[in-house]
Amino acid sequence: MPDILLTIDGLVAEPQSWTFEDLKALPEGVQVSDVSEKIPSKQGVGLTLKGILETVRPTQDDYWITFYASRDDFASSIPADPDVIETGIVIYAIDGQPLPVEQGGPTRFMIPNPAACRTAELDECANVKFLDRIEISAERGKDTRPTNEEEHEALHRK
Ligand SMILES: Nc1nc2c(c(=O)[nH]1)N[C@H]1C(S)=C(S)[C@@H](COP(=O)(O)O)O[C@H]1N2
Ligand SMILES: [Mo]
Repeated sequence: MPDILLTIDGLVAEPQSWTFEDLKALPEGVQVSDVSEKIPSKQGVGLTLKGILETVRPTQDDYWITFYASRDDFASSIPADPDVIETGIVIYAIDGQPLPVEQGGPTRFMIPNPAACRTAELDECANVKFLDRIEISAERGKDTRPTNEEEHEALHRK
């Protein structure tokens, strides 16, 4: 069976586990064919967070979105604010191939113009690399983002 790149579960009507082929086959309206147009520092093909959410259909209006990276056991949990939903992108391909781990694959969450790390809920630390699961929940989910500058520096040294 082909590898699952991204699973979305929790409080949703249609949980999903997507392979690379599944991601490519999602409707055009969900695809971001050139991520650099939205986020100049990043290349590749992505999906809009909005499109992903419309596909899985959260079962309530207010919820938390938790992004998990099992590779390094990293997670960030953010409230489902309109701003994040409108601008968030999950990058999954580059040059027609799955996103390599060097670029944060299997998938990489990105919000344009995040605040500097540890200055806000939506900071650069929320741009989860090695993303393989998104969970929708009523309360804040797992969040391993650094809580002080020491922890943050340690992350950057890895
Ligand atoms: N899985 C995972 N995602 C992560 C991190 C991490 O350590 N693990 N570090 C975060 C931090 S602190 C920053 S500043 C950005 C760095 O992204 P970049 O490597 O693309 O510059 O990734 C964020 N996402
Ligand atoms: Mo960071």
